[in-house]
Amino acid sequence: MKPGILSPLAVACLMILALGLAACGSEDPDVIIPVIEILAPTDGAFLSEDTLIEVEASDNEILVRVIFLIDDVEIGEDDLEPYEIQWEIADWADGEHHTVFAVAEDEAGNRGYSVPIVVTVSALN
Ligand SMILES: [Ca+2]
Repeated sequence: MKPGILSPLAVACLMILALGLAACGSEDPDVIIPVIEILAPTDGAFLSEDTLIEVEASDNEILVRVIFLIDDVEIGEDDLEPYEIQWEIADWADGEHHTVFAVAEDEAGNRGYSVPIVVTVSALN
């Protein structure tokens, strides 16, 4: 091989590298937030035992997790469908209203918020 001349293999490698960089540079970031809805319990429900909170969530790309909150306190998260969590109500069983909502997060860190629902929690006597 003559000095100063790239082999066909080296040229091919450089072209692949250049194409790869161009592809990375032109990729649009994901700015579409996930959609999320609470399926259960229902708004206005009266709860007297531990309750499964069920959520439907979707995204244009990949969801990484759903976070569950009661009165803005995070009680846990789920990263697999179906998105749900068992809510142990003991600490909220005071006969008062409590707000349940959930947050879906995608790979780009976009967060979608469910419409909150309000339930009344009372311990079973
Ligand atoms: Ca997204």
